Amino acid sequence: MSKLFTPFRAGALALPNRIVMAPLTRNRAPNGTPTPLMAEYYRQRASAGLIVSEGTAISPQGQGYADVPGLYSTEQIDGWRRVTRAVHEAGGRIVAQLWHVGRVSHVDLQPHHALPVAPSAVRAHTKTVLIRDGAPVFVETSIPRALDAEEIPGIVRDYAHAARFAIDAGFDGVEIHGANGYLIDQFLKSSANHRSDDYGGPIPNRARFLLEVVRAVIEAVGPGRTGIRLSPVTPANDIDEPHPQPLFEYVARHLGPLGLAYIHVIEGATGGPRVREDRPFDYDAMRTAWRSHGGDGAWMVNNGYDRALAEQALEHGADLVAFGRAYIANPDLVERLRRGGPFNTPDRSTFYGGGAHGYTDYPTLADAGGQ
Ligand code: 8OZ
Repeated sequence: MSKLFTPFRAGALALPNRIVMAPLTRNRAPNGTPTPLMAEYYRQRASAGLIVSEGTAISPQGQGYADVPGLYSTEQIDGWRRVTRAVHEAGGRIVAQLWHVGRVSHVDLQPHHALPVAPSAVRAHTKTVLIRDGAPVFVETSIPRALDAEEIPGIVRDYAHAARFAIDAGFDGVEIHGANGYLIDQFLKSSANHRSDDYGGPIPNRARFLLEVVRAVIEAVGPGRTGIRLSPVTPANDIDEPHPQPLFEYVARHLGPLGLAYIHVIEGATGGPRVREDRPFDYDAMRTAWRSHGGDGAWMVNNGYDRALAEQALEHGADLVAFGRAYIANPDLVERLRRGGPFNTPDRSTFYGGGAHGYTDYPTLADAGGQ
């Protein structure tokens, strides 16, 4: 009997199935403002147990890519309201992913062409996307400047404000983006954090920023509406931590008592191999650390899942499974998983930027006459 299609309660979120639409950057929000086309895209995917929105900047400084949405202006909140209404009218649930990119940005994307900010002035050898003449252009990220400790409380407040705006915009909750080499992950991992103050060095210091953000967001919208995404061993965006196990077990132990709706873990290299030979990691030990310290929300897993692997995970301690690329191409993924396929193939050339093509024009089984 498949658990994938059974209901689950994650904090305040009552989900009809265990299938989650993972956050997916699509670069279709000019000026950071969600469009009616985005409302249509999310509405099409409302049969997911839960939709996690694409990464959404908490502030202008948190922007790192062309045409990704934000959650800090009235226009953006109004745009998101259309999205959440469309999803709810179609019977779905959606949380906003709260994102500050830190050093993964470019001066052309920053207010007044300022330098991007980071724990330390260490450049990420990775690319970001600008859109020029309607086409995506990949460019090296800019060298960041190190944040003054006095600036950190303001950024923590930006997360809390964005969380409140998310609820105003009709979201069912928020997911803090703590993964993939962005600001929170930059504080966590020693390749990007060379600080010698209270936010750098020993594990409790590197985890301080994350825990401050989580507490502030929980205070703003409640623990039952707050989740967090983590990626213990991903090399995404040039991030690295030689000793991820004690770091993430520390984080899990300290998140335990806070009552989060869920922890969302990317296993292995984001969008790549699920196991990194040079960075072994025991996810069960991390989950046990969370559970043994009061963590009673959902354990959500992600990265390269298909139905068989998802069923296996649900039998071995996972509560929810997030699907990324499959959701780009299959708006009715729940139904397709139920039937064992077939699945549309995602078209990489339309992932980032563009319009309806490769976005809202993937057919459902019903469109294809399979009903
Ligand atoms: C792909 C392209 C740009 C950003 C992430 C928000 O990796 C992203 C992202 C993914 O978390």
